[in-house]
Amino acid sequence: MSNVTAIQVPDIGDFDTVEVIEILVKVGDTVKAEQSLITVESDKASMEIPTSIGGVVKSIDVKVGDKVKQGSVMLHVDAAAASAAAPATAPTATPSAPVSAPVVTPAPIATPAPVAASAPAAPAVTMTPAQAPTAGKLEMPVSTAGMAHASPSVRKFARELGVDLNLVAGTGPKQRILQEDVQSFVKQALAGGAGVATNASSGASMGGLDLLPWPKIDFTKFGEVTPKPLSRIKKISGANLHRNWVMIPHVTNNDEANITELEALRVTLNKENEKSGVKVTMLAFLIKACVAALKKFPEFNASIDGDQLIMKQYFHIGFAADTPNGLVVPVIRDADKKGIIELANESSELAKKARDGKLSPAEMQGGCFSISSLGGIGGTHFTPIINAPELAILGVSRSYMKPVWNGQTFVPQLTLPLSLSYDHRVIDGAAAARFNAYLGSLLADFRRIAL
Ligand code: CAO
Repeated sequence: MSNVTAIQVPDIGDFDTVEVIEILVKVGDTVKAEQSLITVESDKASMEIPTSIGGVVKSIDVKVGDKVKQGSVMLHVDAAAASAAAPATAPTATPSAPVSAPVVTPAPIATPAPVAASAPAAPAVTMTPAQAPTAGKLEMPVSTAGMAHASPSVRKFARELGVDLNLVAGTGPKQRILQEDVQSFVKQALAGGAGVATNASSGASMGGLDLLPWPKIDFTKFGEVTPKPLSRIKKISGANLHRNWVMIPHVTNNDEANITELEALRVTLNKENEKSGVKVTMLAFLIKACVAALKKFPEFNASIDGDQLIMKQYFHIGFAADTPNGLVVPVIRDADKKGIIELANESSELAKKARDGKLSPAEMQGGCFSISSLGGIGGTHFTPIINAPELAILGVSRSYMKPVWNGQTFVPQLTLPLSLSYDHRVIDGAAAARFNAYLGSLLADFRRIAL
């Protein structure tokens, strides 16, 4: 026995007519109560219209492009033909014209929460913009500012794949994004190797960054090229640098230190020790000064572990070493227990080992704080990337002679640029400024280290 019911468009609020942009079922489909049947769109937003009764779709009475309004018959459903799809609530049937079947308008729609692009599972009615309908009628949302042009089902599909629709080009009418557009976007992204599937809920996407796929360019179109594989070190350090740069909220505090006297001392010491072959380096002084600053500001000598800080009672200092194969960071252990000469010798030995590719993994582990010195090369200031799980890194640039006014005249001052990058989740800007200023004061008068 058949029980064919005409399903009508319900009250759609302030809109007289809306356009059918998608038909989500086909004749013969078994639908359940609350399942979406069609997607309609005003000039401002789109929404899905569900059925309030379950059954088998007997006919579809609208087509894409039709203008419909409240009361328009969308389709006919035979409730008796699908016992499995029994109505969730009794339909409120009213006599109807087009066919000799009862007409049902969808039952009042539960107010769904606004759905953001990254929100989880879609409710029966999926609103695209951030405006919910009032209970009892479907209300078209009024603003789509900043929203991609796509139907709720396409939005749901994109959410499931973790795709940011703002990055997808639509090929439908009025640049509407179709399901095929999302599929081809994902295919393209996978082919390009970029991490586009960034569903935050998967936890695998580092916070749901909806990044553009990496550009895939045929460079030979523009000239002759030679492919060169990345070195093993570059691949490893690159992946680490990338993670650290993306995951840590970096801020860099730039300051300067007066190293006029320190450099004079260093030159004197090296002259005195010329015959011994021992070279006192600026890096050794920097390591010593950083240890003193870490002692004074212990939160810099820590790592984040969940919701607690691991405060370290040891002082292992890493330094970036430039090698033909890429950047490595050897670590000087217990730098607090070593003198300047010992630090200079050890850092030189580790730097040589690094250049020769002979550092052991143990010699690159356990660091508390790192120094990246580009002073011997050049530059003014830069932004060093924190070497996680450390919380800060000191970048040192080339020293230069600066004229400083002493109240009566300008005097030359050898000035060392200091760039302190810190993890702002733990270290406040004021603390970083204090750390850097303290470091500067130690370098300006190294006797302070003994205090
Ligand atoms: N300003 C001016 N000159 C400086 C200086 C500074 N801040 N620091 C060092 N120098 C000078 C030294 O006086 C020395 O000059 P002389 O040869 O005339 O004596 C020369 O630069 C080399 O110095 P050094 O032998 O003391 O070496 P270093 O301490 O500068 O560097 C090391 C050692 C391992 C840090 C370095 O070889 C290196 O690899 N630096 C690059 C680090 C890097 O790549 N950082 C970037 C990481 S992010 O990509």
